[in-house]
Amino acid sequence: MSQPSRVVVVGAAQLGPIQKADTRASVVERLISLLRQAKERSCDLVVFPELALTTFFPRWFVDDISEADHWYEKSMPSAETQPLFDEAKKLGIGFSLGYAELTEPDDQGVVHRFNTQILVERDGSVVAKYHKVHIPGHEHHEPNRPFQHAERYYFEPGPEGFGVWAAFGGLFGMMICNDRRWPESYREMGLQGVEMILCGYNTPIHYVPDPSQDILQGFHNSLVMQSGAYQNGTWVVGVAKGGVEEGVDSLGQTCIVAPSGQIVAQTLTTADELIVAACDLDWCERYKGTLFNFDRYRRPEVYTRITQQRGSVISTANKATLEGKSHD
Ligand code: CDT
Repeated sequence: MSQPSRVVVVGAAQLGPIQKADTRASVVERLISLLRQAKERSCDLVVFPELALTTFFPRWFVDDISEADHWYEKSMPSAETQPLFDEAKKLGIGFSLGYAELTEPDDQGVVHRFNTQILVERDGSVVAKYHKVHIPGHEHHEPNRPFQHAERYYFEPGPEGFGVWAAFGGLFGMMICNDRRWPESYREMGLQGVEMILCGYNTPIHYVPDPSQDILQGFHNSLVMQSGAYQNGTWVVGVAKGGVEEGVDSLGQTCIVAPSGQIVAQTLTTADELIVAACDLDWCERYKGTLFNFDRYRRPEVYTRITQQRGSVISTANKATLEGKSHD
């Protein structure tokens, strides 16, 4: 008896800028328009960017963080996002959405602020929620910057790490923006058999700490996702919020990457734009079962630094050699 097809038709729904004054309702209309285009192109799943409901608010600092509470979702769905859930269910399309989450107070009365992405099945059920692990930028106001990137003020790192969930006939994981630069993100999911990783991002072209990297933003974006896909035998769907948002230009280059590391679709603009690829999840096995047969070839016993150490540590012997001293 033949096996059912494991081809998932994925739409990567890039968004152009969302300005400060744009309402949630107007953004949800844009998301619904992309969903309808996706339906016309037979998509099973549509992936939206990081913080897809608002402007990228960590570019402004407020002394009292509660003044920023209006940028966060207190429930999902909410009255404003319910139309997206309703339309997706009506069309029979699943979706993945990034947003800022403000939790209910916990037992100690503490609220948590996360940079969150969810995965919703075709029947409208929320399959999984992921909290961004690698939070970039800075904790405090840095008035000399042309714009802030205060994600470390607005979000706490997700304590749960990287999960993988059975959905759409395969194994799905999520990561958010800066997570894609870290090989650990992919490998944590790779070790759970992931077959498709969904990643939304907001990447300013201008990198304030080292502007020599500005011209390389597109190169680094594809470099990390292509290598992460190949080294773990997985599809990767990277989706941008691009274009000039409140004066800050952000990278587009939304792309769908095959387990071979090849880009199979990429956006041409930095505006709202849907790209589609039919992704055969069985293609992952070509890599997972050969060069990257983890069970056969990995050597975790010699990788202990990866979990035991955070920063790099230069040995006393090497320091002495570099300083031209003997270490006897
Ligand atoms: N949103 C996000 O994670 N952006 C980062 C840029 C951080 S620069 C301070 C990224 O990795 O693209």
